[in-house]
Amino acid sequence: MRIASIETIIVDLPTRRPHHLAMATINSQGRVLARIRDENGNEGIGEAPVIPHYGAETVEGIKLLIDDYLGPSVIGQNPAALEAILLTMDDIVKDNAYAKGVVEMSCVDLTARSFGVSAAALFGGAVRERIPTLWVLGTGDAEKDIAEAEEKMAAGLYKLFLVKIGKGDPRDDVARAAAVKQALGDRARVHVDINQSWNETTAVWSIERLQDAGIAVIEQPLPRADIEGMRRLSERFAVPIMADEAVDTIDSAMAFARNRAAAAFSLKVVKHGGLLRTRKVATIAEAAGLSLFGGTMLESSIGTAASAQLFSTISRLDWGCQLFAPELFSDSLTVEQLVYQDFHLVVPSGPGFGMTIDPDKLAFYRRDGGRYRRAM
Ligand code: MUC
Ligand code: MG
Repeated sequence: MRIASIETIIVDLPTRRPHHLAMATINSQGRVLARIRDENGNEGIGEAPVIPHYGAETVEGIKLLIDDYLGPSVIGQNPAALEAILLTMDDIVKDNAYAKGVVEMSCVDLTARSFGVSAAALFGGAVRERIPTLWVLGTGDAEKDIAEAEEKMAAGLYKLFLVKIGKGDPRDDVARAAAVKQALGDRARVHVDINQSWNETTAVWSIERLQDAGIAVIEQPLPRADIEGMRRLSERFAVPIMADEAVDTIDSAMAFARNRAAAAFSLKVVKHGGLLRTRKVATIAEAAGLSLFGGTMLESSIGTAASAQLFSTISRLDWGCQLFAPELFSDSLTVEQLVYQDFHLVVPSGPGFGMTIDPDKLAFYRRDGGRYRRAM
């Protein structure tokens, strides 16, 4: 089994409503799909979505890097040799985890399909068949957030929520998150994600109040480089402080674990550079006694299925996952659809990630030549 070709395609998907994060409002989101084929014509797919201003990579940059550098370097290699493929790509360029991650992801899908097993089987096998799933409230308005949460609970789909804050006045942000928690009460668990927007003084003032209001998790309150600040917040507050942007490589995971600078990590497959490296970050957290959350970069059903397969193998997924994005988008790129029921995402059973591209949807949403014009 040898890699014969890699194709990359930029695809935009519209959201059902504007999704407000501290660093961007998303009406339409871009992603790079990678399609890898072996010499027998077997195929594997991967996805690297990009949340604007979250990280350093762009869909255009990822595509160019794979087309001109990473792709040619792995042609002829065995797609099952994941570590070797990652090391080959590391020799070409440093960092660029999303670009490497989507290549590795497509190798995982191809390999698992060739063996006739689920992707989870390549990472030790699933310890759960379904994952409690969290919905991200990003309307930017307390009343709308509460109405959306009530609708999701009444439908039996979600009772874990995360309020996106950090963009506005911290007093308004704290009031909005507290209003959501107060309205939902003990029927729901509520996290907040600040996406690095506060300094330590603002964080101390705000977390005191968020903790009193019953918020369960405080995600990435400080800039990613402020490991000392994150350590002081973790020591000071009982409410768990979760690292997201700050923990990407195994080195950053080790630094956070060693310094006890977070109580929990948010895992994201492309952030860590693929499934194998995500598994390594999870292992560091497990060994350090930290809890884990299955994060999202707002993947479509392709990357969400890949993430669910990996997260299904991780025993300490104490905070469940936030693999809600296929329901945020108003359309899907795959023939198969993910199943959300009874407050859980059902882990697809494969083979590979268990997803195949719908050619008509791909033709419509691809940026080069498709008919969909993305909303900015
Ligand atoms: C993040 O920082 O966790 C996750 C959900 C969402 O809406 O945005 C992402 C980014
Ligand atoms: Mg986050």
